[in-house]
Amino acid sequence: MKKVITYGTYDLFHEGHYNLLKRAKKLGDYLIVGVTTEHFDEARGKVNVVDSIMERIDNVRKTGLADMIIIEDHEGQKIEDIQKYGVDIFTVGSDWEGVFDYLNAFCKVVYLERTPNISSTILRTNQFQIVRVGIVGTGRMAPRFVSESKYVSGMTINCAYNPIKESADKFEKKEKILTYRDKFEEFLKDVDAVYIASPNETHYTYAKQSLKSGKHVLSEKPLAFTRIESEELYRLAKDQNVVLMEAIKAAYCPGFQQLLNVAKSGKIGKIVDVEASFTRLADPASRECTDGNYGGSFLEFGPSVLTPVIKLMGKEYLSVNIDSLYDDNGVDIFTKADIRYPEGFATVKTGVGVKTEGQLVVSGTKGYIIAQSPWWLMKRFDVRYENPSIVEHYEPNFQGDGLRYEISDFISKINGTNKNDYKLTSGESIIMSEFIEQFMEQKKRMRFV
Ligand code: C2G
Repeated sequence: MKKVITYGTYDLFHEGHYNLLKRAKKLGDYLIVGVTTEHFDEARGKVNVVDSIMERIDNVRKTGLADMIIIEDHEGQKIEDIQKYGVDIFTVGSDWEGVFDYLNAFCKVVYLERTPNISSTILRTNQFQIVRVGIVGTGRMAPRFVSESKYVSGMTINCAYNPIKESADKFEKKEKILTYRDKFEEFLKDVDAVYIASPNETHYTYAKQSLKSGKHVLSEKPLAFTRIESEELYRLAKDQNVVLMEAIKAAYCPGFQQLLNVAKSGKIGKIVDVEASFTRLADPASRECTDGNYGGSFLEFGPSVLTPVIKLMGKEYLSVNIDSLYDDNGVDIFTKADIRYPEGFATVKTGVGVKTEGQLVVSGTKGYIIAQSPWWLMKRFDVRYENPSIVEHYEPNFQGDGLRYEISDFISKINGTNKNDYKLTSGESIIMSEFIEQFMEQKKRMRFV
């Protein structure tokens, strides 16, 4: 008897899961299906799982395809199971191509083609749809979004869009995702939600068109270059009853939320000052280093460094002074902004041609919090006091490259399982655009000096 084993979360059971199990069954005579526990999913960074493990096991059972159902609850269990049950073939969808090659030492490994374009759940009441996401822009962020989305339950990437044929062709070939090269309206018909990762100056236009078409929008930062444009987009989203989020990954990472809570818990007393820096000596040929209009360090990193400032010091600032060092292209290779609050201060620094310590420091009347680079992923931070021997160390759970957390929030907001936008409210995002607007005005002044 040829034994086959496969594993999965099987959340919001859909035709992709069903097809996989059907073909897995055909690989042998006996199919074992491992269903992941919430604990294991959390440990491996699978997010936004909606169904309980009992529901997920029940949905697999209802297919009648599994001869045995086990639970998967720890790393390394696959090897144990293959040996314990005398398995001949391990199989899983092609989105895992290569990841499980190490199991070839124990049995045959078969990757089965993933089902594209799944759109609805089966074997359950359809209160949750599988959200069909379309990616606008096929540059550096798009492939990262594809790989991180694999860990977000409840969605599928249906297609992409890029009017630049060469980039579109390259992305479609590599990611095997249908890519539109024109007819943005056609692209929008094929999706429920849009992730905008196109050049900075196009975010507002794509967001507006998508919102008007009733699509949910997750847009890379900056969402807009002026307060008015930002307010217009959030009003449009409200009128259309769709989700609009600015993709500032720092705001959605689990550790960042924990840092905010620790800072506001009173541990460090009254928060008086926030200092955040983010610099990266980028490739001199990259857009951020060459585009004097929409490149530069503040447009690249400003929203990230401003997030802890706005979250901790609030939206009501008294004044802001933004100053930059420009190169011959008119690119701000280093920008510093000093912000004055009624009872406090903030300083942010960004750089693409200047390197400094990438850290976040939150200063209080009883102590301070310090997070070293890459603080925007918030994998660790310390709370320190006057007594240097007292250091409280935090290492929050973090998986992948950080995008899955904002994607998970986006999908759960669309599915209605996560109503509030406390992680980055529309008001905070609008203030972000106000700072961007003041930077662009300062830049105009500087360039005509
Ligand atoms: N799948 C598919 N087509 C889809 C979606 C999923 O073929 N459109 C496959 C996956 O490749 C996987 C199975 O269905 O083989 C279950 O998918 P998930 O529930 O998303 O589980 P996953 O997170 O892929 O975990 O140890 C668990 C394994 O790593 C698989």
